[in-house]
Amino acid sequence: MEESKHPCYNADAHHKYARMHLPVAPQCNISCNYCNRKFDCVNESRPGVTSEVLTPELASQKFSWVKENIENLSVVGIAGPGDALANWDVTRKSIELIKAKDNEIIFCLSTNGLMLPHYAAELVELGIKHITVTVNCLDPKIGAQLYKVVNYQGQSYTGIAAAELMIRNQLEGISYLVAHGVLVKINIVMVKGINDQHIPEVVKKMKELGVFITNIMPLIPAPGSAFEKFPQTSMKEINEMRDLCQLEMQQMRHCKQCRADAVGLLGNDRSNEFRMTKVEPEKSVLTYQNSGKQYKIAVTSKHGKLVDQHFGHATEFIIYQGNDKGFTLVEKRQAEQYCSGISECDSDEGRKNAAIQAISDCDAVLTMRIGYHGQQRLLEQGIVSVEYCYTVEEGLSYAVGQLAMKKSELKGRTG
Ligand code: CLF
Ligand code: SF4
Repeated sequence: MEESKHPCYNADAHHKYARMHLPVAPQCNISCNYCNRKFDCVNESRPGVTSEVLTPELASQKFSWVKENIENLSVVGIAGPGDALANWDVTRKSIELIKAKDNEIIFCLSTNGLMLPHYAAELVELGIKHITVTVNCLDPKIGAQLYKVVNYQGQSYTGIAAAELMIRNQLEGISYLVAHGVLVKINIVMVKGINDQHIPEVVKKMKELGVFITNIMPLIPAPGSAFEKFPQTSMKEINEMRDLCQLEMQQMRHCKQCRADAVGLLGNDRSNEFRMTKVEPEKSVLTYQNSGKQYKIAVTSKHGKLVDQHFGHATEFIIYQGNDKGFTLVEKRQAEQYCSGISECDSDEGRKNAAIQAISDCDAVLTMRIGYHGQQRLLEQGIVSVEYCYTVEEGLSYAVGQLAMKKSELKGRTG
């Protein structure tokens, strides 16, 4: 059973199986009163969290990176930072690219449900078996207090009309998904004084529709949102509501309100270790403009697209030549591995020298990580180390700026 390996659908699995979210979906098609769109979608995440945004290609590369490094990765989810179905093309492309690499991984997706009637059939065809829909109410009068605007098929709706549309599309979509074997989880954001008394009715309806589990979540007022002054729903109130609703159907109690780029076990987010955007691209572009000088730069990269390899683990250097206007790939050079693990690091002079000799004519090495001693050894040869963690293209731009700065520093020191 797939849900037995899904950490959100099975409480017993959440200490063992990891999930990763791919932050490929930045847009949203509605405006919830508890949302501030500077942050991740509050229907799944804690407010105040901002995730990076990736293209499907980068998302696929990130998946390979995480899979290599995280044991028991069982789920790839798309949970924003906006709405997965408001960005359907990139959401679908990301899933397709990863499916082509790994047919075992479980895909999961979270949505406000507005576009479900349009995409539910495609979701089923793609083989997605786990979908979360946020359903906060069944009563449009309550919904009118929760949704500020709903943008649908080129028109903007507000008030009761907006809420009616949301509820209709959510119910239609959920029914379709359940009928086609999808395990549907329902998130409900509990807002005191607005939908709290109504939640048992929502849960009852969800049970009738055949959903798998409901997840009652606290409102954590997001700064800058219409509800910013609302009281936060306490965990005591949430648990009392869960206890009440448990009589009707299974309740999720281990939700962590994850970020849209969360990685790892639910209780141990490792997203910081797997950032594709260590340096903001705009900043790197600014730093290198107008330098003009030609540089030769050795890059460590697993597949040639990302700067995603430790200097010590590189068996090959990709040599680029160019300047602030652009770079050309010149050649690939094989090198003995500089070190083959922490215990052997700094112990094999021959291999270290081979790596350094392989790039002795370069101005810089562009790498994900390099140790202090490695940096010093390279510097003795006049090679600057530039650490970076994004695309090779952006990294080269960034390296030009760093080179201009570091070379002038070096000149100042020596001359
Ligand atoms: Fe992500 Fe959500 Fe899938 Fe889980 S999270 S899309 S169902 S893989 Fe899980 Fe995180 Fe709670 Fe979501 S703990 S916020 S319920
Ligand atoms: Fe914000 Fe609501 Fe859209 Fe989520 S669904 S991003 S909470 S407006």
